[in-house]
Amino acid sequence: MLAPLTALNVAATAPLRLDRVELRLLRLPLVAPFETSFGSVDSRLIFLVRIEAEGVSGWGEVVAMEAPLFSYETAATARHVIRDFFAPALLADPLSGLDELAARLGVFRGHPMARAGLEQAFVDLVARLQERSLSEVLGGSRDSVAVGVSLGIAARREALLEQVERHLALGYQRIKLKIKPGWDVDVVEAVRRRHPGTLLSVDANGAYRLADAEHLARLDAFDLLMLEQPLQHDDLLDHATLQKSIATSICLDESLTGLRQTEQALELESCRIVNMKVGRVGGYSQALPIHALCRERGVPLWCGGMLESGVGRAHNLALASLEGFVLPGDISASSRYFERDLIVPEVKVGADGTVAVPRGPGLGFDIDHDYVRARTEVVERFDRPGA
Ligand code: NPQ
Ligand code: MG
Repeated sequence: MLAPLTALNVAATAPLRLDRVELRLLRLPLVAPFETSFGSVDSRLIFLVRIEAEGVSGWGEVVAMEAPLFSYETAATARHVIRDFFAPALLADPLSGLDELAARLGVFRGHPMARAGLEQAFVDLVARLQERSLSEVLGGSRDSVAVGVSLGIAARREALLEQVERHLALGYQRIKLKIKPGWDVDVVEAVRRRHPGTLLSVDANGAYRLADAEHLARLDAFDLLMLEQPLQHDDLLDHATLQKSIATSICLDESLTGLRQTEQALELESCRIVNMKVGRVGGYSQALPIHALCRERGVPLWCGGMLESGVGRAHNLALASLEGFVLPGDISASSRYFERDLIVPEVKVGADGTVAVPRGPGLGFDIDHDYVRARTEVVERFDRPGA
């Protein structure tokens, strides 16, 4: 049995009356284009959520992309459901904690990334009101987390090999290569030959089909830590079949859209490793029980990334400080993606390939309000009725 959600309550002592939900869209250029099997991007539309209560602000990030490529959500669908449904539901009455917030939004279906942005902002707010760190509020136990880096599909193999060298020199403990048909076995072989001892994994973002099972089995020769999301985003059954026919451990990302899907994936043996993304699963109300489930089952868990700004990155860092996160996460340094981040200080990776978990209240980083303001393209505010 799983711990009831009430055990995960992060409520302040008295129910919290939210005064305002604010959405903010801003664009950050990427230091280099990032290419996956679903395409290439050279900037990131960042979607920040700020919730205000008792004169204090909590911050979250909606990690949806601009286009429905990773999942069906987009920044525009998230804005729509928050504006028309989620924000009014949360502003209508005080909230006793995260479980009540999740229940309030529970009448609505789908849109996990929109929910997660609100849950993040709420939990940061509660942590700040309690003057506790986000990591402490979530039940984290680590002072630092091991991190890896995700390297996109490159124009040439030599360019990728150079990036692998560079990131290993920076300390990253695990290299993840993005793969797709035509950029897979040969590339992985070349990287593995140069780096025989490195923790190495691959991520297909759903680019293969079960009919490719024999081709994917060729990856078994390279001692990969995992093969992430080889098949379709909404599949569990074909992954179970594939897992039986290859030695490499499958890790699911896109397919795990919540606690129930994760339970079913483990029951079906669709994967042996779980990628946690708080946005993809619909917030902390799902992420925490998924973490408990993985611990209970002895399933290795790690924290994925969605090219978040410092706000989402700080949330990932706090979550990855929980005991069950036993593999290096995709929590790279801010500078892996951005010239300048929205938080101060930016996230730094030590030479030992770890990131320190901040202990200050809430996120434990300051929002760079001047830079946020300078970059903002859209602000939308929803006030509590009667406020
Ligand atoms: C993954 N990310 O694990 C994702 C997917 C991904 C770090 O490999 C813009 C916004 C581009 C979000 C590309 C990593 C993106 C994105 C890939 C997310 O599957
Ligand atoms: Mg992935």
